[in-house]
Amino acid sequence: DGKDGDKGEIATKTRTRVQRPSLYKVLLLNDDYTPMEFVVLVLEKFFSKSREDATRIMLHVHQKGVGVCGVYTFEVAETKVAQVIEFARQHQHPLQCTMEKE
Ligand code: TYC
Repeated sequence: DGKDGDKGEIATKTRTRVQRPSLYKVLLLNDDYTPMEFVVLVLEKFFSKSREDATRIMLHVHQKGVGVCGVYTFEVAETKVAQVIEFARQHQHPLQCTMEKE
């Protein structure tokens, strides 16, 4: 077929394995005190969500107890968790955020 130059060579293909990084879900946890509007702000500010998506995620967390804000590589996820916890602390809200391997 011409692939081997038709010289009787054995055609070989080496499939290089792509290194896919492990991914981590960043989770927001419900509590009784953090204002809904603050949670929406957090989702907009740190997770680049639209007001509509942020509101949907916030209500999901409010009703189910936990929800996914986004999925990131380890260091990005770690940074988001730290940013959310520090921002909540600065505003004296008990909002908690964590991460788990996907
Ligand atoms: N449960 C909170 C309230 O009723 C709102 C809330 C939503 C808090 C999501 C945290 O991750 C959270 N004010």
